[in-house]
Amino acid sequence: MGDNEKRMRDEASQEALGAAEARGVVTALDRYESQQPQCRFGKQGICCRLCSMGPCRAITTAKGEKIGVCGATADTIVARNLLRMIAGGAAAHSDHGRDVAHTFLLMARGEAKDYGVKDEVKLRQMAAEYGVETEGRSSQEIALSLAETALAEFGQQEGELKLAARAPERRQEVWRKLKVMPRGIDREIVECMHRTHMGVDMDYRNILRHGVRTALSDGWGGSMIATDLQDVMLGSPLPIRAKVNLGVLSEEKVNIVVHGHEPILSEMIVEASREPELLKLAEERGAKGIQLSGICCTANEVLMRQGIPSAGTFLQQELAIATGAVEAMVVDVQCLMPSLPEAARCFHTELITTSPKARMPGVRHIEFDEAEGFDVAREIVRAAIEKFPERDKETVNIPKHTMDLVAGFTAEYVFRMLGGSFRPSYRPLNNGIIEGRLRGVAGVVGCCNPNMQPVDYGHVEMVKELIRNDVLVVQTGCSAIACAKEGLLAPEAAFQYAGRGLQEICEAVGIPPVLHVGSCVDNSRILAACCEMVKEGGLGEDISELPVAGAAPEWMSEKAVSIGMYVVGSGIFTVFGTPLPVEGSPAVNEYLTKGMAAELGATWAFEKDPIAAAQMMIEHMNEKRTALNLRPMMYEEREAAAAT
Ligand code: BF8
Ligand code: SF4
Repeated sequence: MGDNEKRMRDEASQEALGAAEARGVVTALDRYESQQPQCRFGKQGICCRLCSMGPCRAITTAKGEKIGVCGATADTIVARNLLRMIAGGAAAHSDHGRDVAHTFLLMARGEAKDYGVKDEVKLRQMAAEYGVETEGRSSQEIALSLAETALAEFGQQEGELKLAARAPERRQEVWRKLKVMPRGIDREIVECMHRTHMGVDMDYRNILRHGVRTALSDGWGGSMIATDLQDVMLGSPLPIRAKVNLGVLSEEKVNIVVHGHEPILSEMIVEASREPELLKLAEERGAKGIQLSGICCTANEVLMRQGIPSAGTFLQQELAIATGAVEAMVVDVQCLMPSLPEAARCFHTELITTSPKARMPGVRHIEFDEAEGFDVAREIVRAAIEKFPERDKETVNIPKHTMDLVAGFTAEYVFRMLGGSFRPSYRPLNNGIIEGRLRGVAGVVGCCNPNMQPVDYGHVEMVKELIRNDVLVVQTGCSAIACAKEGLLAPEAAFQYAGRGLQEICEAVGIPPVLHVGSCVDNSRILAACCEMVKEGGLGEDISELPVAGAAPEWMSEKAVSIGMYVVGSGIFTVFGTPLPVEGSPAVNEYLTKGMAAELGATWAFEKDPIAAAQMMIEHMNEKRTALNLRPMMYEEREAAAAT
């Protein structure tokens, strides 16, 4: 195994890397090595390809400045490139949200018979927020109006996004004053493309402010709509026990791995995989049943709502195939490696694309159709079963590692749970912070990236350092899976890793010190939780006053950049592991890491060492605690007293 221990942190992945090598499966980690050294200009964000007078590079040296043919400086080029990343990320999340809203519309019209309203309470709550009449109307009627109103926000041209009104009044004022209150979701994204066209916006601050606006339209728009309508239509998650890591794949059953981001089809696949007729077919083909599991955020969605195990993170997608035990990998959109067909060809694995937006050459396509959701799912499950007899049992190599976790926390549920069933409220959480049992709350989210090896190290070490210092951690995306593999999302983790104050709270409430709140669009749940904390009182008037922080220790995607920007835009200090590609412009770097404080009450920071990054977050929380005049941390105070 040797080197593989340095490449990925968990043993299952190390073993699977070995198996991949043996079978000639090339992985992202191998390709990462073959890409070295990577382009310095790209890394620093100073390469411009926006028109055909270029490509140009802008470089500032001691001798002076080299600028683009059109005269664009490094500041302009770096800011424009970043804005385009935000546009890409916001578009991905928001298009997911749009598709959910569209399915919701079909459901309300009775044209998607397999879907219905599963969370009536949330339906009515959202209807109220969107100004949809509920009196004397059936849930079907309410859902129809809600779907139409929510869908209209994507193309809205003026005004403000409705869900942005969830933010504290203070925060909304900040946005209005800075002119970054999002007007419509598509509008902000299109404007990114316009402003970054050759010869339009040249002022890096002005460009980046539009980045804030676009990102806010993702966090408080597209992503929030995705999360909330999914909850209404598929059911709001509740805490649920499950398992993670490659060991969840079965030696004896038909393995179907769902991968991507949208739960609309995968929820149906869950149902189909439990259907007696299909289970019988699996038996007839020699299997002992059907084992469904997931990769990336589709995994997180079905994990949160159904307890379906996660086979792993973004960087385990090829490794899952390399076990030789996967009959079908079913993909929808986002974070799919174009290398998957090549990996699948080494085995009997059928790769199946399902979205008209994400096809792969030479790969079987079974297109998802909301009107026939369950039938499409059955066809997919059947196709997987038919592959089982082709499995070469001799070469199957499933690493035997799994870990238990509890997932399924939401802003509505978890903190209410802290309040107990008699008086559901955020009071106990706020009190925990005010009394100094809890230092604060951190959101640790985002991807895995081969540029941080061993992969997962950043997530795991950061989170351990945070909980050791009495910081309650909430997680989404691959970061949640990475820490789950380490056992940090199991209730027992509190006793092993958490500081005393956090331990007491976890014990009293029966929660892990690290809470899985879902997929990447579900970062909107973290925003919602922050709003509730402000509303509950005692911790200031704005999100920027809360002792909270955000981090993405191993980010890689444009979505992560959009998330980071809306988190900062919402007033939350945010640390990324590897820096954004802005180092070619000291001015942009300075604006992101310092200048934004004056405008938004929060900044970015970049720190590759996860422990140092956690310390920055802790330091930030301490400063916020001091500003709020909160008492010192309970046990630190006692220890200090005992020492004197
Ligand atoms: O949306 S954390 S690698 S899977 S982008 Fe992708 Fe990153 Fe994973 Fe989920 Ni989010
Ligand atoms: Fe070069 Fe300017 Fe064209 Fe960019 S927009 S490629 S900097 S000439």
